[in-house]
Amino acid sequence: FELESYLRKALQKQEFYLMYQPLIDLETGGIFGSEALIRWNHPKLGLVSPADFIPLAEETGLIEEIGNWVLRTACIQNKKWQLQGHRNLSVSVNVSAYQFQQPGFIKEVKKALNESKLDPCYLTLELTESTMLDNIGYSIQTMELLQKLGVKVSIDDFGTGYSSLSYLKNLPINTLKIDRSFINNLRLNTSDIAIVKAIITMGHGLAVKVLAEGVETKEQIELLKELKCHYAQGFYIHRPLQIADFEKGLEKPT
Ligand code: G
Ligand code: G
Ligand code: MN
Ligand code: NA
Repeated sequence: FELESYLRKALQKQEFYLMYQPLIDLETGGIFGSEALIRWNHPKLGLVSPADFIPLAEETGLIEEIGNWVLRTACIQNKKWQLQGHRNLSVSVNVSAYQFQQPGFIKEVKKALNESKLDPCYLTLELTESTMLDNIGYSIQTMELLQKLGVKVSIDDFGTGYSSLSYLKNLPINTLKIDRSFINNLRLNTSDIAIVKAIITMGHGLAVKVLAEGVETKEQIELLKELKCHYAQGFYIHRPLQIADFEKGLEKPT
């Protein structure tokens, strides 16, 4: 199929780039990092959403090469920002199940860190619950190796998968990212607020940071502050930004 043959050539033709969505600390309001998000601009197809091509990249195994490119590019960019004075800035990279399960995955992470000279503690890998639960023993082992390297791990889209709370206790993770479906409709007196509150409380109890994704209103951000959620991300705060716009955001006090 056409899309697949285009995808095969996209790396070589330099059709991919990354956008960076700011992550903020709700206590200070400041940007502490970003989530790197891949974009594909094809000369004929135009912008193709990762929601459409990532699954294809997974099916065809192309995700390995694409994922390694994302990892390397995000680390290099983040190191550049640190050298510009934003010393404690971190970057989060989405890792797909196929990529995570490759035997060479840890080696690729080390390679990206070596090449960029980024201190591992400023790299976070985002895994979904289903990625981790695919093979729980192997996942825990790999996550422990990452922790040993000093790399951070977060659970993406938390609350939508099937991870039982007993797993959570054993998973070496640093951050829970509450799925945006719980945040999008977050208002006082809704059942979502009970769920979000419970996740935040659990995070505090497990000494894990909690980040709320998909913050789209002022009301939501105020509520999250009241609930003592650590971090937030969403269109109300900042959309995914091009490099130059992200830099403007870094300069602006919030
Ligand atoms: O950025 P956007 O909302 O269009 O992303 C759609 C989906 O694609 C999200 O689920 C997001 O996690 C995923 N995605 C974005 N960038 C990457 C990437 O670099 N690697 C992987 N594996 N998934 C990504
Ligand atoms: O699955 P993951 O959480 O990695 O998806 C990240 C994607 O979520 C990004 O590509 C971004 O475009 C999208 N996103 C970020 N903030 C918001 C938001 O406030 N609302 C919605 N609907 N999507 C968002
Ligand atoms: Mn993510
Ligand atoms: Na997410």
